[in-house]
Amino acid sequence: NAARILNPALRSKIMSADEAAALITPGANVGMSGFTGAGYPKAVPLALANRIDAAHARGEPFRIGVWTGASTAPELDGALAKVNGFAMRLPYQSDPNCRKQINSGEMEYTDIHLSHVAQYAWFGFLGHLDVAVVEVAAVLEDGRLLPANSIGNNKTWLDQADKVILEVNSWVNAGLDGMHDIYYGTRRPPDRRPVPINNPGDRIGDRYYTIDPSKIVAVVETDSRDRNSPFTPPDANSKLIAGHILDFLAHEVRRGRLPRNMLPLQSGVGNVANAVLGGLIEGPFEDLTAYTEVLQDGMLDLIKAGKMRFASATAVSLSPDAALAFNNDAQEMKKSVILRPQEISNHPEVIRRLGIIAMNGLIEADIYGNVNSTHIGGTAIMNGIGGSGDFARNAFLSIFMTPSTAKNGAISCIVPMVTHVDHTEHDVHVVVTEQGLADLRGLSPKQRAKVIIENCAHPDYKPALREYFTRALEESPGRHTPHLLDEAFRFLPEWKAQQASRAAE
Ligand code: 0RQ
Repeated sequence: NAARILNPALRSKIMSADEAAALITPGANVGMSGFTGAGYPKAVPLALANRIDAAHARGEPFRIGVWTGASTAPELDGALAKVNGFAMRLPYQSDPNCRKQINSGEMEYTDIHLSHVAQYAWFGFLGHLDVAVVEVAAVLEDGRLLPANSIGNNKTWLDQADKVILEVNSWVNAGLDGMHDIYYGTRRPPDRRPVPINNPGDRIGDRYYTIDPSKIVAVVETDSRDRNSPFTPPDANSKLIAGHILDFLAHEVRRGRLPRNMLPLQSGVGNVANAVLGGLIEGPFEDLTAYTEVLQDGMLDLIKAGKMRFASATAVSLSPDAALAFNNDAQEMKKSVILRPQEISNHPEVIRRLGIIAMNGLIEADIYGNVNSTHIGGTAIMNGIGGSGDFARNAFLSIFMTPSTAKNGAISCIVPMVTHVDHTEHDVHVVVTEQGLADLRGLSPKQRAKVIIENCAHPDYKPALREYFTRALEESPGRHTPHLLDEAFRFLPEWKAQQASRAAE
């Protein structure tokens, strides 16, 4: 493993994860690597969680602020949440223990557009970064660092932190050298210049992270695989949703609004997204590209099938089998994959220029096309906005997809008014469920309500939604976006429960 650490000065800093974790003090802000189950530190966060647990057992306060790329893994978010070690965390998370801590009010969670995180750190909006804990694949002789399977905000954490702890993971195939593109051209306004990406495959940066070696206080050796979660095979609803989207895209090509090989694709994580990508393998489109945030199984399959020429992302987010295959094939994969910092993979300027087709999931959409991606019942967080806002706001086509109902049909995902807005009616072009697709482009709110109810709502909820809309048209004080304000949330179990408890008081 020492073969991975070629710089002699850094080799002298090799120590155990416990020793490295002891360098992190209570109250510190810690920037960690990690993006959707790839490239997160595997050993130091666990050692830190043990240290925090022991401190709490002695009655000593010990909590830290954690900044990451996006969601990580049980060894990081799960372990720190279990010992109540987070004072605050940002940005996207999807860990059940972490979610519990946030929703019980025990920790602070700051949900930020993923493209904004690095620049907020540079602007000084987030406070001071004390420590970075970053996984890399190797340390070169001159001290530069070979990135691992995700980039996320690592460049910014390495630049900004006072102290840096490296984890060098020898599980990562060093053959991925050349896959990364670390852009060092970002500046703060007023000195900004255009980000010179004109095609998804354009390289504009370096292969390695450059860092002042004197900041590195510890090097920890690991040899463990990324823990990615398995995907279940696409269910019937996912396949129906995928079918509606593929028909729509083919229609757009026929109408001349999209080129024959479409435009670069962005697709969120999850089974529906994978089903859409699976559908593209069977479909008529060739020579596809992706400019996206995470590379998931479906995209790898498209590349292997020769249907996708190139994919740009900030991380891989693969099922366990696909992650192993990707690691084994790293030499081959780097011909068609680039990993970039998330401020570039999700850059609004580049997304607008390339004309991305964005496809993301939602929790609820309202009849006027506002989308809630993050909250259950208006008050509890699910995951976070992730990159969905970066892409939706700036995409050529912004598509949101969901089954029409949740919890075995008990909840309609199409509601009169969303309880929380992540994507406003202005950023949503298409809503699609297994029932059908609503093309909202150019429509007024009342026109949108009709197509969303008729095309997307589940038959069990359609009559109630029609009734709401019809009555709103007559009784609403304003007739631009007609609402019955005292009834707008009546579809929600949480609303019904609150009414019942008020009545009982
Ligand atoms: O919960 O498994 O406990 O039943 O929400 O829902 O249908 O499995 O869908 O996995 O695609 O997630 C929006 C959360 C959808 C995701 C969201 C419950 C449902 C289930 C998940 P259970 P599904 P998905 C770039 C893009 C924001 C970030 C983003 C997300 C669980 O897509 O986090 O887009 N998006 N990033 O039962 C109550 C409703 C519900 C509901 C669903 N109306 N009421 N519960 N659920 N609808 C990639 C990144 O940023 C990394």
